[in-house]
Amino acid sequence: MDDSQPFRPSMSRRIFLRGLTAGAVVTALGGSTYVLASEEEEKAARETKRPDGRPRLPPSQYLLKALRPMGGTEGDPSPGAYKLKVWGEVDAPFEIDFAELLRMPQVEQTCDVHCVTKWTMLDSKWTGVRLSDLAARAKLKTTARHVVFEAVAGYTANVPLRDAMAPNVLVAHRHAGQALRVPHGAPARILVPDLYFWKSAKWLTGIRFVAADRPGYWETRGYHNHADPWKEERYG
Ligand SMILES: Nc1nc2c(c(=O)[nH]1)N[C@H]1C(S)=C(S)[C@@H](COP(=O)(O)O)O[C@H]1N2
Ligand SMILES: [Mo]
Repeated sequence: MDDSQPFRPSMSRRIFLRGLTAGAVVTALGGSTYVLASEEEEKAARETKRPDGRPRLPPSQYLLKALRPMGGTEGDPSPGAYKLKVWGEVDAPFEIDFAELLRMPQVEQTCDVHCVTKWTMLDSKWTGVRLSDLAARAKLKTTARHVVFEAVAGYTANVPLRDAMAPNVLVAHRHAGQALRVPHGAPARILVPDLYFWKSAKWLTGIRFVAADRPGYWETRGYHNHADPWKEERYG
């Protein structure tokens, strides 16, 4: 998951990161870069509580100032080619194109995201359509219990319906004031901010509601089925 290798906590890496000053640009394996927050910002995040009472910074996480592109097999980013299928345990399955996605009610939101490789970004800005609105449009059946997010090249991620229907779960097409960039999932990704970020499938092609759970790409490769950052649900 970290540069396509499963992440294992490494003390030397954490000490290396601690030794860098705020704003330091770190070049990762594979050449991508990321920007560290200051220790003061990190301490504040650890001590601040969210409205739900949980700390802003989940246990063992450190802060980055921007999303770190984590890779994955990219899809066609052109909005004109985009199709999103909503199907499974629904009475009215449908497929929409990008223009139709933009015609649905749009939500702008600021939220924190947490990667299992231990970086967190606070106050990331997104625009998109609530998954609960797409579920309502598809006439979700009462038998639906889980959602499987489907992306190009067979990437999938499963989320319990309860978590997936939260108002901050969006099919996001804008980030940080601009159209979603290719490394972050253009033209649209799912965003599930309160679970580890691997659940937020980029280059999203389908939303499948299911009665029986179907563990996804990482969930079948040793990662936790649920992925709550505050419970450190990292490995299965
Ligand atoms: N389609 C797809 N979506 C994906 C992945 C992937 O490999 N393929 N990686 C996941 C992981 S492990 C993380 S941490 C986030 C990273 O998102 P970012 O690259 O925008 O930071 O995307 C998630 N979504
Ligand atoms: Mo990740």
